[in-house]
Amino acid sequence: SKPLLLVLGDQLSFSLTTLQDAPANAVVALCEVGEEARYVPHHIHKIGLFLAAMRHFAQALREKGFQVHYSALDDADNCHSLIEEAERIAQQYGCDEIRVARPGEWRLWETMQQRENATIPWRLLEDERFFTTPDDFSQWASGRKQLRLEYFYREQRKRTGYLMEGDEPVGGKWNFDHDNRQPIKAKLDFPELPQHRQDAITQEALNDAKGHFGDHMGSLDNFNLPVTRRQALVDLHHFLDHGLADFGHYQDAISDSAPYLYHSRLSAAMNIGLLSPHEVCEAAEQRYYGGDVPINAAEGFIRQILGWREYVRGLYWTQMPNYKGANQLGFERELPAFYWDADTDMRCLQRAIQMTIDNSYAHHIQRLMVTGNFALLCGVKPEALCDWYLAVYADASEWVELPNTLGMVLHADGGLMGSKPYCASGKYIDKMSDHCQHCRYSPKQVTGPKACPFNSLYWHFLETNVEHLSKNPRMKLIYGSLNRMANEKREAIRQQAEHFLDQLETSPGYGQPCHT
Ligand code: FAD
Ligand code: DLZ
Ligand code: SF4
Repeated sequence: SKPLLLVLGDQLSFSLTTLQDAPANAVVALCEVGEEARYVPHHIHKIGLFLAAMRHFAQALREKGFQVHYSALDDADNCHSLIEEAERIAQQYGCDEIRVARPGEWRLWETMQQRENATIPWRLLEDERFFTTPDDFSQWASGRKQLRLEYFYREQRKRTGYLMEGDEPVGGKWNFDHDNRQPIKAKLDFPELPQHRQDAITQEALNDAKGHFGDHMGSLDNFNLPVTRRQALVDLHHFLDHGLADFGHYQDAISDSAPYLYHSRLSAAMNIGLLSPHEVCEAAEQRYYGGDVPINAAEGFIRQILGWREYVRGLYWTQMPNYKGANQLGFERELPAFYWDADTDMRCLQRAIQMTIDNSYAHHIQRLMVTGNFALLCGVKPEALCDWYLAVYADASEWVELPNTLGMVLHADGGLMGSKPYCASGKYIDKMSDHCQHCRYSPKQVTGPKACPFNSLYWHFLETNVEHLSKNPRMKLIYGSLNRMANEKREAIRQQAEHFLDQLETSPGYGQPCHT
């Protein structure tokens, strides 16, 4: 037998199952295809990242002695679809099967599965680059009424032994979040990211991205994502030396000027395979044992990767394909048009979206509590919001984007992922950030021309979703406040919110604002 080993754009690791068991006659294929860059209008940095990283990895494979077929965007015979291109190449080389590790998105998985009995059959292998497989998650989930991160995470700590003393968590607690909610402070000094050199391969890849997809969001002039394992390791060590110690304390803070704060910006490198989650967690653990960083930092960081990242992946693979259609709160609004160009006078949104346009990155609290929270309060339909998050972030792949957007942000899965929606008023953003002092609105006002729109939208959201949310024990207190509000005040807030929503311009897709 002679297999074609298809390596997808987010599988750039030598530890990939497909490569581990490669017979000597195997042909390894990497395929640049137009369809993957266009099924949502990806940010230009994301496309540049995939092209540059795939080309570098193909070179590394050749240096290790693999026989590699690389389909470039400009190849005359390129089919521009992953499935068709793999089948074409398999035929060309006389291969009798196509092996691939589980892709990052259901749409590909489904098509590949349907072709398990095709003329050249597809063989799907498990992607072993995670701490858990979908089967492990499924076993953990079976028989549980609620799938809470905290319990999943504790089990992963016990399984891996990370930050454990026997059966007990180091420091006596599983979770130090209590110490991790400090707001932004004026004097903070955030580390600058390392600047990566662009060799000929990277430059050519970026030129091709620009040539083909120059009309997508963003500009490549400031492209600085790691595109090789070596560059990713530079970023990892830089974070361990300069970011990790303060990661915990300011994990939830939002800055008007700094995009990264003490976050690692390692998600894209991990998601495409340049770094393994194991080595990242182990390095953070070592910094704790070496006395370089406090427990709240090491634990908080490891929880994001060993906990959240594995947990959302498990949810995705065990809940799909129905998960994608979930819309428990019945949201129907299109995406506000300013999500594509940051043209809004709401400062927090303007900054989060502008940083996204500039860097193809926003940190978790910007995604969750600024752009996410606003979409939740306005009732943006899941499909439109999910497509946006999938398009604009360099780290976006559906297995991780979808549960975060649909479950965590929009509460569309009926509380499977979060016991309550992360809805918040302007008060929360004012507490955690320094945006409001630069804004034309006031977070202290609920009605009137200067009132922060988040405030009236917050009450309006509670009112319009009362049926689904008021019985939730964690929402009891806030519905109590709403119910005690004088009718006149309630009416004024309702009008303020409805007026705001009426004049909100929405967009059915990138670059096509629909003037309603
Ligand atoms: P850090 O803050 O330094 O965290 C360390 C690592 O932990 C990250 O690199 C990431 O691998 C992991 N992590 C942290 N939070 C999460 C989480 N909630 N889910 C999964 N992993 C997590 N992350 C993606 O990798 N791809 C996405 O497409 C994506 N979409 C998101 C959409 C929404 C609406 C929200 C609210 C979050 C999304 N996240 C996504 C999770 C998180 O925001 C990013 O992983 C994080 O901001 C990446 O920046 P960082 O590497 O600096 O993270
Ligand atoms: C995001 C992306 C882009 C822009 N281009 C490619 C590509 O040309 N070839 C490829 O194999 N993958 C690409 N990707 C990532 C895919 O969209 C997809 O999410 C993963 O391959 C699934 O594992
Ligand atoms: Fe955002 Fe409201 Fe603060 Fe303006 S006042 S920055 S809109 S939270």
